Amino acid sequence: ESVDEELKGTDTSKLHKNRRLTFCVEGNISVGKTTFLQRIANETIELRDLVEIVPEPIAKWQDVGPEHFNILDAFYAEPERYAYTFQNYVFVTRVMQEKESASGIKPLRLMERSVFSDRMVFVRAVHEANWMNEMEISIYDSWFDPVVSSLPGLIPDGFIYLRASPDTCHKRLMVRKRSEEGGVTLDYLRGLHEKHESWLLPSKAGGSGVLSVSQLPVHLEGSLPADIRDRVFYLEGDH
Ligand code: DCP
Repeated sequence: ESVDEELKGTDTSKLHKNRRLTFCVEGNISVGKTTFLQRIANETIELRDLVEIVPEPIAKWQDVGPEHFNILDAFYAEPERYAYTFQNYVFVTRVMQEKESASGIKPLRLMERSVFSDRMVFVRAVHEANWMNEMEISIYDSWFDPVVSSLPGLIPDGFIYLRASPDTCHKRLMVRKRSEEGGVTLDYLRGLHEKHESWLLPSKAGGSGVLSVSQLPVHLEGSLPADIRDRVFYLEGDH
């Protein structure tokens, strides 16, 4: 309902009647995206009928092929060797995940993360850490826009940004103890936090609410329709 309220302030004339809305839920590692989505999915029968949840394809990353390779584990164990291979596979599995959910009829689809945070946050972070070299990031960037524009289902109607301090995320990561993530440091989380901030909150005014984001980074201009810029919602999640 509140999403509906918020959309009243934006130009919805381009939204076709009965068209399904897709929002991507973004935020740092272990901020609580899965918990947030599960709460929505289980909150009330009414919501369950309205909202389709598309979780991140992490299970696909932990169990690849008949050999059951764990590419998430391989990435954290040898990031320089596997960062590109992993980000390439993350992209492909998001395409598969989107296709699997494309024929649903529930009016709101909530997806965990997106190819846009993959590119704007993770690919940038692994490049800065020298885990992806110049040639690899250049290859990634050269296929990204043409491939995304041929797959319109990947482009959401807006983003929901779950925002918490890197310290909070680090504490939650310690409690969760996902076996692959032993090497995720507070510093790495700080870098990911900054990249989320400059991507989604380039002109943050303060407090939870709807952002009027007028300056999404230029990199996205080829991939995202201009009117999506007014559709970033954010929630403070330090508590
Ligand atoms: N990951 C990555 N590159 C991407 C996407 C994800 O390296 N393009 C990694 C980061 C995490 C794991 O995959 O180690 C899953 O990340 P998420 O933050 O998306 O999922 P979480 O389960 O940590 O989120 P939450 O705890 O908020 O539910």
